[in-house]
Amino acid sequence: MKATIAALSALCLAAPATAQVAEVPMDSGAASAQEGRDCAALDTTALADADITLAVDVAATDNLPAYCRVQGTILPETRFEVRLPTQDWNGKFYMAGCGGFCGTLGADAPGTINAINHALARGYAAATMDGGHWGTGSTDARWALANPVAEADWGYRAVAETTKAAKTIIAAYYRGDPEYSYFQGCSTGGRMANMAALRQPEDFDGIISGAPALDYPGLVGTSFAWIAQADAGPDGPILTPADAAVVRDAVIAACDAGDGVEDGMVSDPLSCDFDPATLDLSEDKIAVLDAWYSEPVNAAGDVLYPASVPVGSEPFWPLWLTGLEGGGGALVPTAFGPNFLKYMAFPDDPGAGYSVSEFDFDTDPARMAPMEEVYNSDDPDLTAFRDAGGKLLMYHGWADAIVFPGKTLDYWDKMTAETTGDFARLFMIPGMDHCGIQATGPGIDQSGFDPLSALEAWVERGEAPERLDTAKTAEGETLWSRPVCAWPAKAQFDGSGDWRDPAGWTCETAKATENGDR
Ligand SMILES: [Ca+2]
Ligand SMILES: [Ca+2]
Repeated sequence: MKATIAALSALCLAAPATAQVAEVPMDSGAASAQEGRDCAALDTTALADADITLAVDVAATDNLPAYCRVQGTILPETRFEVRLPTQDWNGKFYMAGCGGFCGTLGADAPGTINAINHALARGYAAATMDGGHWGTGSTDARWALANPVAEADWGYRAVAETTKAAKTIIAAYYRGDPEYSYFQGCSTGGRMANMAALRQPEDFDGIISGAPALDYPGLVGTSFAWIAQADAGPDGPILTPADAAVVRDAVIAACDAGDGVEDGMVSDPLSCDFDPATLDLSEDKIAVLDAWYSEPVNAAGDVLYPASVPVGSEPFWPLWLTGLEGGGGALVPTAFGPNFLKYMAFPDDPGAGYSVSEFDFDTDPARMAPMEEVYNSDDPDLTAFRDAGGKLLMYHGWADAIVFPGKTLDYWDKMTAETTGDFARLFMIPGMDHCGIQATGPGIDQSGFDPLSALEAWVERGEAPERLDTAKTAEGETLWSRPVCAWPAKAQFDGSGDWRDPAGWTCETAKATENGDR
């Protein structure tokens, strides 16, 4: 990926082809004016219920081409940004979703959440937005106190309206519409990705949905309350970061080799039978683990959410679940869960005084039902998107300890049953953290794969992705690489040579490798 960006940067910095253009000063504004593009003039672009607040040329850097930077506000308070390559536009539009409760405009962010510079470097006209409100960070939900308008904006409207504004700005700047349009998001951005497929079926030719939080009341309400209540001891949390390390090592000892390769990673958690009772931990700690690895239920035993903390996610528990050594972290039980329940989960907000210990698994799921209509994008009917020719590429890290991958598999089964046709692919990535944020585990992080190139090949050249190439790197060195296969196929090592070499890996369907028993 770095090589591609470098190549594109080199392309953008290449000397102009004709003598006439070569006389243009090395000033991006003058160069764009030469092509009839006027960034500052975008300030007056007519937008419905929106204002452009900034339109300025930005000079090229080592990593980015020169671009026209446009910021605006869609009423009441969705802030968005569009970055338009001054020259060598690839003719395409890229839009990013935000993460968590959003609330910031992170065009320059690393990774894929909010970030658009990686697309800009490829020549895309790229847009992002803040989810429809301002906040102090992605775990801050105070903006949603008695604010159904902002909740609907975060739910679906901010993306839909920013899409319209960005396309209008692109058409004004380049005097033409994009040939292809793509959306990519992870976590809440993945929820937004599936929402765009549902509510804006004709806006994007291709959509990447990573680790999608498809059902916020079910996950961040019910499941996070389940996790927090299970771990609530008389003196605070029962499980410590040190306990997480004990569980991590035991899971690897029990299940690493079972997938065929001792690589420090459980590549197929579904086939890992790990029993916390075998651990040398106290009974109350084992009871927490039993709850975390189980789906939440009510008093009648009804399953309230179809997923739980996945086996193999333990390397990432300190940030998400147990807290970090020395403090911080535990974002599921101390930040996302409580903030959602206080300000977003119920039509009438209980507010700042609410404690997650109050969550009632018998009555509160039903109280959240009205908000499902606003937030959830797990409707399996993607017929309109499919019929518009859209392509959906979903991925999820198997070691995601905040947005549990079991829900994505449950959705995938329902969606592919409801919406037949060859328009969607799912890639379950072994050992990867939520959105590949943390690189500390045995699997790849977000720098180790490139779903956008795969989606481009599918949309633009009809090459449906049957595998994604992934690479584990550390300090610039590639430690290993191998394919991740389109679900339900799995990557199998043929046992010859070095497992670090991708040559020994092929994609096999479950039926061929496991005698059809799953
Ligand atoms: Ca393994
Ligand atoms: Ca609210």
